[in-house]
Amino acid sequence: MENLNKYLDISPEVKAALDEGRPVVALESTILSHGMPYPENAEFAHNVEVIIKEKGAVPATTAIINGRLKVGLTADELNLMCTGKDIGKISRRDVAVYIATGKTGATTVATTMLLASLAGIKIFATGGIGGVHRGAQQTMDISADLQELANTPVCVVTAGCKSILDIGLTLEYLETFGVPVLGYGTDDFPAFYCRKSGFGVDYNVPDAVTAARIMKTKWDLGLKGGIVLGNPVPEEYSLDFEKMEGVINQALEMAREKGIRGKATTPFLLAAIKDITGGESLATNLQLAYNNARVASEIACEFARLK
Ligand code: PSU
Ligand code: MN
Repeated sequence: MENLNKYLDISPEVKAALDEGRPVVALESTILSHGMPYPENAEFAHNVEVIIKEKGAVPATTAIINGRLKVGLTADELNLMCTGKDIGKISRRDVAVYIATGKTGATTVATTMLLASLAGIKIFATGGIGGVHRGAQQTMDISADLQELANTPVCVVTAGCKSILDIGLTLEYLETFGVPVLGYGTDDFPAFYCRKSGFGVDYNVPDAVTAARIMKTKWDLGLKGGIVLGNPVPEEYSLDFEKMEGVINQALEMAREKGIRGKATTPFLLAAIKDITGGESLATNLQLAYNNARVASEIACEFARLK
């Protein structure tokens, strides 16, 4: 780790907050570059940082830019993530290649956890995590996000996962790797657009201070790995489960017909869902991600207060 500074740039605002033990919330950039269209992504990138600051925390979006690990982006760097051509999608396996060859790319949940952890940030707000894809029994398509959750000590606040994935198998996988799956005021793991997936969480966490205590306790004990905190989309923005199942099945069929595979799968499905629902899903996506940023900020503030 003594060579870390050779590769890592922490923005002055984030560095000051970390040095002073103030709350910081990490944010990913794949949601900007590959999860949302322009200009909504740019609007989101701005608004989400405002929300975190209003809650008394410091936002830290992560990326790799010209081969540098970045924690905390400037407005220009955020804009690059939203508008740049040829912005890669960086998973854990890509990190060394991107640094060594000076490339630029967006960080997924897995790599955002990794960068957050290198910088000393304990909590991260996203939209939805990756997981075990439907049909993984044949394709072995399991997001690297799950292995990162197994190994890297960051709490990820998520609206659950989309049912483009096999939610039941995703939860089984997390159990096998010892990752606590908590619900924020819910017994049911959320299904991204919908408040309930039909699968239970391990524990219903009633408030931010309890979430912070669970985080601290897990890492005090030296238990490796992260925590999933499922935070349901606010009621007024949730979409009908049956309708979204239909949309998702249509998107999966399109992916099959086009032979979409590997790392292109998730971005393809996200874009197809948005096209089929005519933007309705995008509005929900924005709102659930704002809500995750709010909750993550509250937990970051409680975490910073714990001794
Ligand atoms: N799911 C979403 N929105 C997203 C992603 C997933 O609803 O933007 C992004 C996240 O960055 C996540 C990544 O980490 O896709 C997972 O990709 P893959 O399935 O290729 O691991
Ligand atoms: Mn995959």
